Amino acid sequence: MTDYLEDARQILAANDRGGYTVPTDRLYPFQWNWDSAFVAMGFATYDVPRAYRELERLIEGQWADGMIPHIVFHAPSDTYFPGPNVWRTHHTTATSGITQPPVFGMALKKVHDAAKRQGRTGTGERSRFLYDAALRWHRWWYEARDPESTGLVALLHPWESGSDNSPAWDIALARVPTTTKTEVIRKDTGHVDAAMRPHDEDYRRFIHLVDTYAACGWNPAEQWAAAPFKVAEIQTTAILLASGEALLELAREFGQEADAEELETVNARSRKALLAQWRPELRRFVSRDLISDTDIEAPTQACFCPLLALDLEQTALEEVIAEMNAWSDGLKVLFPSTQPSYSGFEAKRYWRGPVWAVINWLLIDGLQRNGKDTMAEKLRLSTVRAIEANGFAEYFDPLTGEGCGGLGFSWTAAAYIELLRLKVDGSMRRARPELTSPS
Ligand code: 9WN
Repeated sequence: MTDYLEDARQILAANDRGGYTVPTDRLYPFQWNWDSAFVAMGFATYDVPRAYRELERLIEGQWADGMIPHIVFHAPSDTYFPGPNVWRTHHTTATSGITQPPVFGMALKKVHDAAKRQGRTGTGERSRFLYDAALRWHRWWYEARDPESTGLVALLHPWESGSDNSPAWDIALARVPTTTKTEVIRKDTGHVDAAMRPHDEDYRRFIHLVDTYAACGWNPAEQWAAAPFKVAEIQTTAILLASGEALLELAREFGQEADAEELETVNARSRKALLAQWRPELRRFVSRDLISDTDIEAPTQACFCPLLALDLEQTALEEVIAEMNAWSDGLKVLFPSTQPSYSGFEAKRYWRGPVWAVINWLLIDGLQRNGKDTMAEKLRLSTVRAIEANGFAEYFDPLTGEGCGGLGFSWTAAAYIELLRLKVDGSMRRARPELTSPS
């Protein structure tokens, strides 16, 4: 019988490049921000020191202003575009110039709790160091990406969402010119089928944005003023809030009263702002395009991510479940990154339809938080079965279940480890004991 749990651990071991984990070989040969946070949560279930190391290596890329970049280029590789020479940033360890969803705080709390449960000594200092880094990053988010203190943080590049070519950006990204000063030499389509990747035109706009912000010297205020793409985004804000809640618990535990007060204030503001993005007529939440000052109504997975950090009232919750069930109807694998009946849906093209195990992980957390265990279990089983049947692929076609994109993928392995643990544990509660041995 195949030991999928062991396979998942083998993938993480194979993608280890010295204390950090690449998402997959060749296609993504560096350390990615939110990938590493998910991976650290996977490690936390069986190798706490390695989990700490993953987060510590990411922090090597943290900028003086607190921003944690979306890529840390620890070692050179010519199998990825855009590399350090395109980003033109000035950190000691080469990095990109944009950021990614702040799963880090949630991950740190899990790693810290696992260390405590195992009675490990000497981990308090490691947690404190990472807590300080996370807090500085959260401050950066609110200062640089919500200068008017609305409670919703904004993205200046689609890559910052982690959902690069989502239909959510179609209108906002179409305003970004396709002209670039940098030559666009894609490497991704040499690794995987171009039909599963963003279009060339998307890439030209992605790189136009990089050129624009590099010309601002990566100064946050200058970028904010120059940005032709600016989206106050609900998935990122929900993740920031969930991580903010985790940091608040850590602040209290560490006796950091002033930090705790500060976190309570920003968390409350973001909670209120997220709730205001609920649209009962759509039965989902919406992001806001800050350039046109309009709602983004494209139906994507992000519309349900606020569950992660909100305690919804019953009527809204029932609507959310009805909407999620409607999207799931007739699919082989749940949950699609775009509503299947939407004109922009494409079953295999990256964030325009496929199922992503880590998104399911976030949705499951949000459903559990809101007491929706049946839907949570439906997503959990669907994810675990898709991986067992089709491998540890980057993502899955929701219509056929086919594994797409890169293979031997780290965050899919981490998600499998975590989602299997829920079954082993036999409950869908939030606080769960650790699985200590592979058998
Ligand atoms: C750009 C590594 C990353 C993920 C993102 C995913 C993809 C990069 C790319 O791969 O983005 O950051 O080159 O396509 O969209 O979520 O973190 O797995």
